[in-house]
Amino acid sequence: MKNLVNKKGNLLNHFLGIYILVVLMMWTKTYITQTTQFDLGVEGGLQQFLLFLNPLGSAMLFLGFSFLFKGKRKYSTLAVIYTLMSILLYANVVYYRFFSDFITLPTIFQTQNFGDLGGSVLSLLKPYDLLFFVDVFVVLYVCFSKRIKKDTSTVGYKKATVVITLALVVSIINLQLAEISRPQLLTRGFDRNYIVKYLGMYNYTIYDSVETIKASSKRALADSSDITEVINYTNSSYAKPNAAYFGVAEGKNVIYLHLESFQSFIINYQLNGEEVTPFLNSLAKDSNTLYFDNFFHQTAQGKTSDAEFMLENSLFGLPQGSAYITKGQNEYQAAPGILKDYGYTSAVFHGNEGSFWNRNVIYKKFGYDHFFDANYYDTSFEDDMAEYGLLDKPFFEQSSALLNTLPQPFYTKVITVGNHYPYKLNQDLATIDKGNTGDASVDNYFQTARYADEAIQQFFNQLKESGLYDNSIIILYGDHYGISENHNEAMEQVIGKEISPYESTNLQRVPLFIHSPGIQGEINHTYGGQIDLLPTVLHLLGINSQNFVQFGTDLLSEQHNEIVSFRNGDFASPEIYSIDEKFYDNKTGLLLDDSQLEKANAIKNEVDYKLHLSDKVVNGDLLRFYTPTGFTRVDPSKYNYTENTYEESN
Ligand code: GP9
Ligand code: MN
Repeated sequence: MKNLVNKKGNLLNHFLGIYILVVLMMWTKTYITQTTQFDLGVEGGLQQFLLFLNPLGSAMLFLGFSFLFKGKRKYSTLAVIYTLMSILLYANVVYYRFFSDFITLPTIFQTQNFGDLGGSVLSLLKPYDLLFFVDVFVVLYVCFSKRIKKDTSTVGYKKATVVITLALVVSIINLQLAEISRPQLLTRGFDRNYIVKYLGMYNYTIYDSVETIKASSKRALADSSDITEVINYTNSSYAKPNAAYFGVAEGKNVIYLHLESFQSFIINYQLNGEEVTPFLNSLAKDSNTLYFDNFFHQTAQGKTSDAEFMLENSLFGLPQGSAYITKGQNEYQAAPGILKDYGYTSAVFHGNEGSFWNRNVIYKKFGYDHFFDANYYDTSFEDDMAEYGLLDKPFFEQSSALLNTLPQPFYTKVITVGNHYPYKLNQDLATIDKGNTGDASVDNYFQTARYADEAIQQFFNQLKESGLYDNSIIILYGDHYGISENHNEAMEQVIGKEISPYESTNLQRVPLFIHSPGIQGEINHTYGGQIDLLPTVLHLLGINSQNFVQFGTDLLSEQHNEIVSFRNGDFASPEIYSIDEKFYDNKTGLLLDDSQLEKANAIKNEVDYKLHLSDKVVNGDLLRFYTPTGFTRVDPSKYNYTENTYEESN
C-alpha cells in the first residue's frame, strides 16, 4: 500500500484507479456475503456464475455515478456510495438472520417488523460483523487521506459515459443470463431470494423500490367512491345458496389440499392399462365426495399464487406478475379473516421457504394465524427433498403432527410440491412406469402424480387415525396445468386426440373434490373455476357470502354462473368457448355459428367487465374502503410466523 501511495503517477493518484480498486472491493465483499450469509439455493454452473457476476455490474454502476461529480467531490461521492451500499448489505444480513428474508421497502415503513426483531437485534450481531466495515474504512482512507495525492481535474463527460455504459453492459449481460436460467424473472417475481440470487442484493433493492412505487401510485389514485360500482356488481351477480347444501359442513374443520400441477386428464387415466392415481379415482367416486369434472384453473403468471389468491379471496389474480408479490400490502377479506369471526383458527402448511411467492407477508394480510413453512419441517434428508421443498410423503407425515396441535375448528391449506415441473422422481420411489411419449416432462409426470396419489392416501389415513377426518371437510384442487402447450405433441399421444385451441382449453380443467363424511356426493358437471371456491365453501359452512366482495359464485347454487373467465379474457362455458378472439361451439368444438355471435359477444363483454372490476379492487386496494357487516378487519401485526414464537406459545 505504502509503495502505491508514494510512487508518483501510480494507480491511486488517478480517480479511475481508485474507482477500479473500490469496485473490486465491493464486488469481492458482496460476493462473499451473498455466498456465506444467505441461503440462496444456488444450483448448477450458470447460477454459480451469476452469483459471482451480479455484484460487479451494480458495483460498477452505482460507484460509477461518482464520475458525474467534479474535483474532490467525486471522491466524497464515491466514499458515500460505498458506505451506503455497505450499510444496505449489512442491514440485509442482520434482517436475514432473523427472518430468512430480505428487507422490502414496505417493511421499512412497518415498524412491526422491527418490533419483531425488538430486543433480539443485539443477539443477532456477531463479533465478526466488524469485517463488514473494515473495507469501508479503507475506502474512506483512500478517498480522504491527504497522503494520497488526489486527481481533482474534471473527469469529463466522455469518461463518465464510458464507465456507466460499461457498467450497464455488464448488468444487461447479467440480466440476459438470468432470464435464460429463470424466464420471466422480473415480470413474475417469484421470490426475493431469486432476485438476489440472479441479480444481486443491490439490483434487488432497486427492483423492490420500483415495484413498491408502482403499487402505491395505483393505490393512491383510488378513492372510496370506486368501491360502489364494484359492490353493485357483486351484489347483482350474487348466487344464493342451495338449501340442500347450505351449512352441511357447519362448524367442521376445513382442510384444503393443494394438488400441485394436477390436471383433470390424469384422473381415471390408465397408463398401459394401469390407473395412475387409484386413490384419487376412488375418492372421485366416493359417496361422500362431490367431484367436479368441469372445473378449470384460472391462473396466469402467478401460477400457484394465483390459484391461492382466488380461493382465499374470490378475486382474480393479476394479468401480469403475481398479486401475492405486488399486492402484498393490500387489505383483504380472505377466508381466514372471515372465518376468524366464526371461531376458526387458520394455518398453512408448506415445505418450502416462506418467502416464496411472498407468502410470509401476504398470509398475515389474509389473517392466517400460523404459517408452517420449511423452517418447521425436518428438511435435513436430501432424499426427502424435491425442487420446491419437502417431498409429499415426509411432508404429510410431519404436517399431520403439526395439524394435531391446532385448536378446532380450523381452516387450513396444505400445499404439496412433489408433482412439480420437471417431475423428477428418485426411481426408488416410483411405483409406476414412466410414460412413453419420448417427452421427458410428460413421461415423468405419471410417476410424480402417482407418488402424490399415494402421499394423499397416506394423509387421509393419518387424518382417520387422529380422528380429525370425521370432523373435517377436505377440499382437493389442482392449482394449474402441469403440462404446458409446449408439450402438445406428446400430450396428443397421451389423450389420443389432436390438440386444437378448443382441446387445449379443455386441458385446463383441474380436479376439484369436496369430501366430507356425511356429505351427499356425486359427479357434478357444473362449469366453474377457482374463483368460485370461496363462496362455495362459505355456504357449505353455513356462512352467507352476500356481503362480501367476491367475483365467483357458489358452485352448488342454482344461480351459479357457469361462465368460467380466464385471466386473458377468454372463457369456457357449457355452450360456448372464447379463445383468442374466436368463439367455439362446445357441442362440436368447431367455430361458432354466426347466429350465436351476438350472444357470445355479450358474454365476452361481461367477462371483460368482471376482470376489469376485480383488477380495480386489487390495484386500488379498494377493500380498505369497505367493511362488510360482521367482518372484523384483519390486523397483520398480530401474526408472527417465526418458529420460536410458535414453540413458545404452545
Ligand atoms: C413453491 C410452490 C410452486 O412454493 O408453491 O409454485 P409454482 O411454481 O407452481 O407457481
Ligand atoms: Mn403450482
